[in-house]
Amino acid sequence: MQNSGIMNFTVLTIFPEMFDPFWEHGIVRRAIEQSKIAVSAVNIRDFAEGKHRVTDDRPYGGGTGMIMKPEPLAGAIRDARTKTPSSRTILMTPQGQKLDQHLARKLALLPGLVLVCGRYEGVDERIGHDLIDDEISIGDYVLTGGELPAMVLMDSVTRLLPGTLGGVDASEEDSFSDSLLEHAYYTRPRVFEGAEVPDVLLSGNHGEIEKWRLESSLIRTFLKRKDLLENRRLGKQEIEILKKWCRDIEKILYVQSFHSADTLSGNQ
Ligand code: 4FV
Repeated sequence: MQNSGIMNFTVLTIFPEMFDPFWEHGIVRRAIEQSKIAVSAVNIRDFAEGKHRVTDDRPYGGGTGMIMKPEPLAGAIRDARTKTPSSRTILMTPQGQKLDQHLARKLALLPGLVLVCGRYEGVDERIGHDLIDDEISIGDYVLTGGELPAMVLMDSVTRLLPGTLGGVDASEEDSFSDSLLEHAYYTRPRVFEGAEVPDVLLSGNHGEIEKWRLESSLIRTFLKRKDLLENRRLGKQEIEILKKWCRDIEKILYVQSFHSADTLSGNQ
């Protein structure tokens, strides 16, 4: 089901002001202006008790660093879920499912997301019991907060919403859209510091251009992300291209066999 309505993003954070510059630029800004997405940043501190509105405390059992307290978080999550009941609540954490293009596409079908941004060493475990639907990680490294991961997720999802990338569905040509890396791109000038644009791209022959772009995607994926090729069902045209490479390599090896014979016979 394509997400034809407006998608709602609510971020829960102790630094809501971090999101303003993110929402004021580029494709995300236009998506807000085009009412493709609605965004709001909620300050978790607004749900903290006491005059100091404390949102963190020392870990039980000792240890360094502080932990995000459960009460302010629970208050903020319940408030957001009341305002957007159809949203899924996601905790950004290194412990989560790894964000990739496939997951981003699934998230883009949802009506809304509440993104919980932790700070300090992490959040109290009890928040996860019944207030968090999913945990998502942007990568196996530790950040100082969940705000940047929330922005990464919102950026990767927003550009997949119909019409946000200008073309009807420009994201179909994405890297990983069919788990191949994107082909090489060229733009003017035709010659840059002596390097020319491949002739086929100037030929106007769209069949040949498509073939060249597929081969460019395949070779880049082969050289940079062989794992993507190994777990991928190759199409007929792709198999033809890889077989052509094999034949080319066989030819080179065949010729090499003569060179080695020469060296052996000493007539360089
Ligand atoms: C993170 C990640 C991440 C952990 C402790 C915030 C930090 C701090 N989130 N993908 N990698 N979060 O490092 O999503 O509270």
